[in-house]
Amino acid sequence: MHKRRFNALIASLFASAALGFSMPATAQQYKDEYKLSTVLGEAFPWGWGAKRWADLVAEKTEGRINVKVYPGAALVSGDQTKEFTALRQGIIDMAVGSTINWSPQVRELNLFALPFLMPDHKAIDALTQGRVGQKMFEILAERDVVPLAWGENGFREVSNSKKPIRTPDDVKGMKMRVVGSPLFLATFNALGANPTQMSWADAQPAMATGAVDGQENPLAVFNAAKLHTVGQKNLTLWGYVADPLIFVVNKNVWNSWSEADRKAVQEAAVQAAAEELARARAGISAEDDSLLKEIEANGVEVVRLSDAEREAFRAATAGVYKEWAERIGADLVKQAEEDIAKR
Ligand code: X2X
Repeated sequence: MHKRRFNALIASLFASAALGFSMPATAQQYKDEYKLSTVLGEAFPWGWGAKRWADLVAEKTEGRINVKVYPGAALVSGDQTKEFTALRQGIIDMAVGSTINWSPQVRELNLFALPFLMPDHKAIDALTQGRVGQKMFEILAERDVVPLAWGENGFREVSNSKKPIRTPDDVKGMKMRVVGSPLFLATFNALGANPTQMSWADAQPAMATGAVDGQENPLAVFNAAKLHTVGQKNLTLWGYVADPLIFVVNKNVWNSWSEADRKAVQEAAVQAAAEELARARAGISAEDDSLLKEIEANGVEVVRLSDAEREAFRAATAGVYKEWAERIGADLVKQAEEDIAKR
């Protein structure tokens, strides 16, 4: 490089430093507002957890980081399967997102949607809190986001307006709303249903008008969204998949914060996620089934499957499991199966 050009470069670097460019992060460079995306609002454990995170961040950073929650995937006009892309692009600063909604972009996240992989909450924990969860965080870290904690949407139970579902045969021909990657279409097609993909925003009117017969979502969502008021009178507890939630920050945003503030945001995420997860699991266990009772009191007929009945659904979707295990990564699925067996 010519000496004169080199000197000019040095001079311009100093000038830009003096003007505050390419300086280390300082409080002055923080945004006035950080946009946090979720699908569900504060009436749901998911949205509650996001608000809790925002509040804890404000508290722990003494107001330096001001987070506003945008529910309804509003930052992507309700198109929840575009959330992860928008997060990578910096249109979204932070998110509490479902593995389902990010699985079109991050194929490994489809793991949680393998039918009948996780039999209970301990199985979810064995994955998220073990080497599988660690691996997923590493994968996410390579995609411009900083993952901080695991929360939970929950086990997704199937409901419909037509009749009680006890056997795969009962699902035949039913118009089912699903979301996420093609894995969901494959599972419902294997059952002989007629699945269509749509956002949560579109799902509720579709149920109300009868454009679809049924849907699948966790009990906490079913109840808070009052799905009994849109014709969903039959609910079957089959626990075929569960979606964890992931608390993340866009990498550039993360890098713009001081070390102390990053620590505060991380601690806030871990605390909010733990509290959120407890809410997502409340009232649906053998010891405390108050949420289920509430749903039944609203006139919903709840079908509890025997092990043999559940097995029939597993058998009917075993081909989908096998095909998608390959797509997700045979090694990752094998690790997941091992860790669940050991739980
Ligand atoms: O759309 C759904 O079904 C929901 C709210 O559960 C998710 O965002 C995955």
